[in-house]
Amino acid sequence: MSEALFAELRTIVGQSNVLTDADMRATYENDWLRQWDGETPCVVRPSSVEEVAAVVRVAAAAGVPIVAQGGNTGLVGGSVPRAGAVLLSLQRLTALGPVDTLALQVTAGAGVTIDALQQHARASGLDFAVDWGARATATVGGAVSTNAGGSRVVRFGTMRAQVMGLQAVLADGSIIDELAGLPKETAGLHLPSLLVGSEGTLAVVTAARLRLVPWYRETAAALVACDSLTDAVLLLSRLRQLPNLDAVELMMPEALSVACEFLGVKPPMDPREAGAFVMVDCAALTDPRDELIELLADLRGVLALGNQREALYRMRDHITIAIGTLGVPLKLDVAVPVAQLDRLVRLIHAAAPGEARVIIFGHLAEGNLHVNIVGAGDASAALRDRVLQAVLDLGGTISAEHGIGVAKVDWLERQKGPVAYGAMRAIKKALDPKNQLNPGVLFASAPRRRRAARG
Ligand code: 2HG
Ligand code: ZN
Repeated sequence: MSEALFAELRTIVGQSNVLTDADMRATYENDWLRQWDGETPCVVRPSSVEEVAAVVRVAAAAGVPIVAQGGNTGLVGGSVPRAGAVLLSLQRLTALGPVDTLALQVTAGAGVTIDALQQHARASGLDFAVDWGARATATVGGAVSTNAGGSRVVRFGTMRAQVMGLQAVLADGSIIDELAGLPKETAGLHLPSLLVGSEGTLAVVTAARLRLVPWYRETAAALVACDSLTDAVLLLSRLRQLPNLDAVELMMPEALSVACEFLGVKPPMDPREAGAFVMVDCAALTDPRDELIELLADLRGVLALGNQREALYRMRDHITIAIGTLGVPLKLDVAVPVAQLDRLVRLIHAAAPGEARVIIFGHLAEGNLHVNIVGAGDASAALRDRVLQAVLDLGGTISAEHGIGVAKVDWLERQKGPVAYGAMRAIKKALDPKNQLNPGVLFASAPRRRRAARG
């Protein structure tokens, strides 16, 4: 990258927001679990959509690619800079509009964290529905770009269901402004829908108009021990009858043990005495505990209210970080029809080498498993392919909520088929003909570096 380009970028965002020093760049160049190595000549930190547009224009004119990054909590290398790309950090786009209590919507900048968004909505008695463990760091832009899911999808759907409108910068630096958030609109293609899940390859998302939901602040949770995963799946149809069901999380015993060991706490139930654990959460405007108490009457489980519920969530939210302390895992975020979950888990155990630790948890209602295998060594690559093929054979998806990134780019066409993948390529070509935006993500093109075996 030329000195002239650095100078142009400094003129746009100010001297202190173009980071070229290796120490300053470091936290932007690797993902938080240190799965992916990257490199960038500079990190650029714009503070407005106009600045983003100007940066994109200048980079495009110089033929330098751009990788957009939010909170850098991704798990598939989708926002780690590669191939000399400028790292466009959107963390300074933190504007939060007033909560619209008539429309039940709010406009949030791409750099607003999920936690800040939730707090903002709650101050008006509303809530932002999508939630997961990295809420304090993960941002709106990243959540939109990956179509994030998390624990409340069973009730409110994924990010796609929350996005009422978007503002985004196209590859030539022009701005799409579709933030009106009209609940009914059949005026041609809905570009915000197209951009959700596009992982920064079609445009840079700078703000979103988001749906809000009532703040169900009365909560009650339970941890239920099931004899087997099949029993956990059977339980699901009963859980779906709960009027205030908010989350149904699956934890195989190993996941429970690893998180509790990491936190140094006693597991709420003995992991050796169950084949699978289901964490059920209910939330409502009035105390929902009775529906859980009734449910637990003929199940093996513990009710978790107040601090105990918080402790349960703390444990659930620490599984990823706890696994990270055991080594670099083979990490696969997949989903299959719930009726196929047991088959998939059996297959994974049979395929994993004996010395490996298989830690599985996820979001039961969507059949979404987080498969983490530590210590598979040289067998990792073949194991990954075996699992992904099995997922497709069972009618599932190779990515349920983390995205494709660079991690699964070699598998996307196999899932989509040549026609759908060809259509995706045609859209990419139309919107980003020079492959400026996040090259190598979704569509293979740039060389990439892996540290060890990955998902
Ligand atoms: C979760 O559900 C995240 O906690 C992370 O999606 C999953 O670490 C993982 O595999
Ligand atoms: Zn998850």
